[in-house]
Amino acid sequence: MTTVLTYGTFDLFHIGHVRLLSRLAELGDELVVGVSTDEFNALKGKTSIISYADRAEIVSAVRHVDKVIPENGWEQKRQDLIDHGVDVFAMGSDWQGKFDDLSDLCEIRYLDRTDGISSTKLKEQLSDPVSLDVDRVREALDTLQQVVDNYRGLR
Ligand code: C2G
Repeated sequence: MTTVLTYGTFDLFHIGHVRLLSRLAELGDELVVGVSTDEFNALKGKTSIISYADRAEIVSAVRHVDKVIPENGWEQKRQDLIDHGVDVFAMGSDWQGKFDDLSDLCEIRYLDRTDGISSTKLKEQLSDPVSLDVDRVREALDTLQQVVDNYRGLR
């Protein structure tokens, strides 16, 4: 049995998280996810909107996930890899290379992030709804421009 391990805050759970967990699940038979506690987030300089308990429950409810453990600090990874018999440790590509020192214990993988979405971006959009409208207007104008270009191409 191949066990995969990853870590994350998973605040404001979004499509980038879902796609990562889905792809991680394809790497093995069991997916273990370390969810950052609120205290560890403070150490990371991150304040999550959703509490650890709720973030852990949300991640646990994802059908790709088999087990959720608390991530209390940077240093626990090596012991977690041993305790859970991990075969593949994988993170999103924004962590590229950061955990290669663990390669003596298991395979290390970095999977492409999903572009255009992040918990930070969501927080910014929620705190400034106008910016969300601006983004939508920009997308609509881009689509309109494509229609015009296609029309011109047909004439
Ligand atoms: N992610 C992604 N695509 C996005 C956003 C995030 O693939 N658009 C991935 C990240 O690369 C990470 C995971 O989803 O692997 C969780 O992201 P965060 O919740 O932002 O977690 P992070 O703050 O990166 O915590 O010890 C490691 C840390 O706990 C990782």
